[in-house]
Amino acid sequence: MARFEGIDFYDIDSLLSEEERMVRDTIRAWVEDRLMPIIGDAYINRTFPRELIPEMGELGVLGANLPEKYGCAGLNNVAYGIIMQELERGDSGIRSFVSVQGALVMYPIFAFGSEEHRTEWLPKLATGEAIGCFGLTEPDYGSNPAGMITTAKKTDSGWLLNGTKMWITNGSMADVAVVWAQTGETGDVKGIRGFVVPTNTPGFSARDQKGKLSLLASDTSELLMQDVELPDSAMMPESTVGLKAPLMCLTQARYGIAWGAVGAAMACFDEALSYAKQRVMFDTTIAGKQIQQVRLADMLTSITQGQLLTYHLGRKKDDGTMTPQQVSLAKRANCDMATDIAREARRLLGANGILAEYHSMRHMANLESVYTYEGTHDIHSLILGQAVTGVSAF
Ligand code: TGC
Ligand code: FAD
Repeated sequence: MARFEGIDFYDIDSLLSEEERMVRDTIRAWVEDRLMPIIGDAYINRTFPRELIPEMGELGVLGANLPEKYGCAGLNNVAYGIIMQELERGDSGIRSFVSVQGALVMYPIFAFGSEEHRTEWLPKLATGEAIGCFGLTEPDYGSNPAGMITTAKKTDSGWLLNGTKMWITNGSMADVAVVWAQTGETGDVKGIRGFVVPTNTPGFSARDQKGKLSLLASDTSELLMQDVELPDSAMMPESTVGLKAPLMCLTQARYGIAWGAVGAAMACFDEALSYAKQRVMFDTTIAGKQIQQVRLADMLTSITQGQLLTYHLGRKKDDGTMTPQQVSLAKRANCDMATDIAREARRLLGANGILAEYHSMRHMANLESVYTYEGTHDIHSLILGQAVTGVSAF
């Protein structure tokens, strides 16, 4: 099979530094050599390829934009975004694993944890020796986490955690969970705090989410917490009380998702283009049919727009001028774009398009989750609506 070149119609490559290009080439080759040969089977067998975790640790993709002091790669945010793009070119489930580990577990421990939390967990999470998960969503509080009912009650010796978290990526594999809970500290519903919870603490358990039809090569679980006793030190001391800290984590993860979705779209375009060039119907390749050329031209245009969006967003994140609303725009636009492209690519492939041997339908099914998690498309519409009108319509 030909090696993946990656569509780059506006030569964004020329805007990258040598280090950023090297990161891109390294991760691209790893995805090609190590992930692509096994992902179709992993998907069909509904298993996350755990054997790849140490390799991802060695590649430095876990918490890649966090400081070297804690065993991380210390890359800039464009390089970090490129990693997400290249991983999701392989599979959204692999990128999800890396997003959650880096943006939703290592980032909050780094930004809001104590120095003990950082030194205990970050080096192990960076190598993949430890796995993390992030528990915000609850069965009745998805888009509106402010209403969460998981509680952390203050006791003489620490905290008592009770509640259920739902749809938690890496949940059953995790050694440590970052859990958000109501402490009632401020007397209102927004007394939310974050806790670093080793998953072997008595009373803590995880249960696989059964029956998924999307993101099959990913661990999605429910977290059950029944009288989980935690020491005082489990609370992340640097976080403000309320939703701001978890929302700051979501900004990090949504940023990576905006890049990742472009990777999935690039993979589908590549597959559609190469298929169109070799599939002969009515005596010529379908690449020579006007309808398929329009389809490919539409895909090319949308991907190029998505690439420019993430590239510029990445430079803004690196110079400290990126806003959460700009991240919402990119997450919303690129997930929408990628879901459309995956569907169009699958259609171009005809019947072959429904086989796991090809990749577009797997991406198409995965992207339904990506469109929904980290703030649904609708929620990002409302964030943008509020940004331009000044009126909240949630
Ligand atoms: P609101 O009153 O608007 O905000 C509270 C405070 O937070 C600030 N803020 C943010 N800060 C950083 N980044 C953001 N994105 C922020 N959004 C808001 C805000 O300025 C305010 O600060 P302050 O100083 O005034 O207190 O909060 P709200 O309760 O009204 O919520 C607004 C809403 C609906 C946008 C928010 O709840 C939301 O984003 N809901 C969507 C929920 C969501 O995205 N859940 C994701 C769960 S994790 C996940 O899906 C992982 S999938 C991972 C994978 O597998 O890859
Ligand atoms: P709901 O909030 O019930 O939304 C249902 C519908 O109503 C949607 O169409 C939504 O857009 C719409 N809607 C909601 N509010 C409004 C409104 N105000 N106006 C108009 N329409 C509205 N969460 C974690 O905490 N950690 C994880 O690791 C994690 N991983 C996930 C992995 C997968 C595979 C999936 C699918 C989800 C994951 N999630 C995780 C949860 C995810 O963040 C939520 O599913 C998401 O935030 C949406 O919540 P919900 O499913 O409860 O939908």
